[in-house]
Amino acid sequence: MKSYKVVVTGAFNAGKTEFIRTGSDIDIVTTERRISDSELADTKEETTVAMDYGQTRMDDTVFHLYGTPGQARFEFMWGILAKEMDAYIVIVDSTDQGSLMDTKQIIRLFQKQAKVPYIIAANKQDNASVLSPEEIARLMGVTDKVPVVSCVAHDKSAVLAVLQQLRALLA
Ligand SMILES: Nc1nc2c(ncn2[C@@H]2O[C@H](COP(=O)(O)OP(=O)(O)O)[C@@H](O)[C@H]2O)c(=O)[nH]1
Ligand SMILES: [Mg+2]
Repeated sequence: MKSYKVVVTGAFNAGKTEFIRTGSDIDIVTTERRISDSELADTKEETTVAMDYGQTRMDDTVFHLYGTPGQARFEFMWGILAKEMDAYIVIVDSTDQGSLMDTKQIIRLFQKQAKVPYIIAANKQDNASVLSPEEIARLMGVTDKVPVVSCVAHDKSAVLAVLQQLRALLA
């Protein structure tokens, strides 16, 4: 059995917790709390403050999924979660072009943590007006080596397809 530690990161509200909840075979461990920041609280009610954890088994592979908090003031958790990771998934809210610069910054910070493969999930593709994976790759200046794949975080088959792509990078 192969076992991989995978960090699921991305900007605030991108769908990280939802991705782990859908993909996990077990009840996930979350640390969601009510949002204190009044501006962000307009977007959603609860946010991850320390980590989310779930696990997904795929044939002979087990993914241990660790979700990061999205708000910058919980950034101290990122280095802790990134320790000994094998790969990471960057979740992007494809309906929110404004979040792309935050996402680029997050990728930069993660690249400093470890030289491991990563994949970008263009999430919320079920929305009517979204940026396509190709547009996201272009707007963020992603190199061809990094896959940008379509995702809907509440759709199990879509989440598993992202994990499958990641597994191909790890093989
Ligand atoms: N329509 C749609 N909504 C999504 C999707 N993924 C997440 N959401 C919603 O986006 C919001 C933020 O999701 P959450 O997982 O809490 O984001 P996090 O801050 O990255 O952990 C929630 O209201 C989710 O229900 C998706 O693929 N499609
Ligand atoms: Mg979260």
